[in-house]
Amino acid sequence: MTQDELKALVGQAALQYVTPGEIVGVGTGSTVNKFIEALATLKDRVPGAVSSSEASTARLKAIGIPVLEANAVETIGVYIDGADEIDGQGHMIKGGGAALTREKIVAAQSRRFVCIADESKLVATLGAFPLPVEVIPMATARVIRQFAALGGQARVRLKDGVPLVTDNGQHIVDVTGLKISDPLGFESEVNQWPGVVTVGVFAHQKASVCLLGTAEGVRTLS
Ligand code: ABF
Repeated sequence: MTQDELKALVGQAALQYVTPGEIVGVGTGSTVNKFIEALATLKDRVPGAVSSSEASTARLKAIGIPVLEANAVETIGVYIDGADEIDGQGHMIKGGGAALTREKIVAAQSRRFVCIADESKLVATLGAFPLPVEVIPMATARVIRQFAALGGQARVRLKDGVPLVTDNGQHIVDVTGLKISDPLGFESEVNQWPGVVTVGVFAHQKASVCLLGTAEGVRTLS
């Protein structure tokens, strides 16, 4: 199976976690795009969605699912999203698509987080994928120095030669060279550095379930 087919497989499998009549949280990325395609078949039973990005919002609207503001919804039953890396305990690196802050907000509001990914995303220890961190622009140089002190090499993400600007008007710093053996402690520490909006380690908001697409079919980790 191609990687695209594995993504479609888990996108389809995630439908079983959507409860008819409940608001669903929808993440971002190519795997989630497969989920949104699958969700079109259930659209009459989905009263609305809270989305983590402008890109997913546009796709949801295109299939006729109303998109609600996070502030207008108290609890979301399930949040379906992809990951850049996931370990066997459900800790993830996210933010390759620069939507990590909204993703963490929607995840925090949801009773359950179902991660969908192809098997290339499963790792023993987080850190091979460059860790995205959303940072207020005036703090990027200092945050880069703070990562250097931890042994990481950080750089501001560029788009068309200039710093990428997130949906929230901030910048992204990507960090390589880290081995994140204590995801919970690492997330807590970096979260409190001044100027950091969101660190792309999802340990406090880890996945409750992970649906991994493999050549043998969907493998469920929980
Ligand atoms: C989002 O999309 C992320 O946080 C992660 O960066 C990315 C995964 O994308 P894909 O499914 O395209 O690999 O969920």
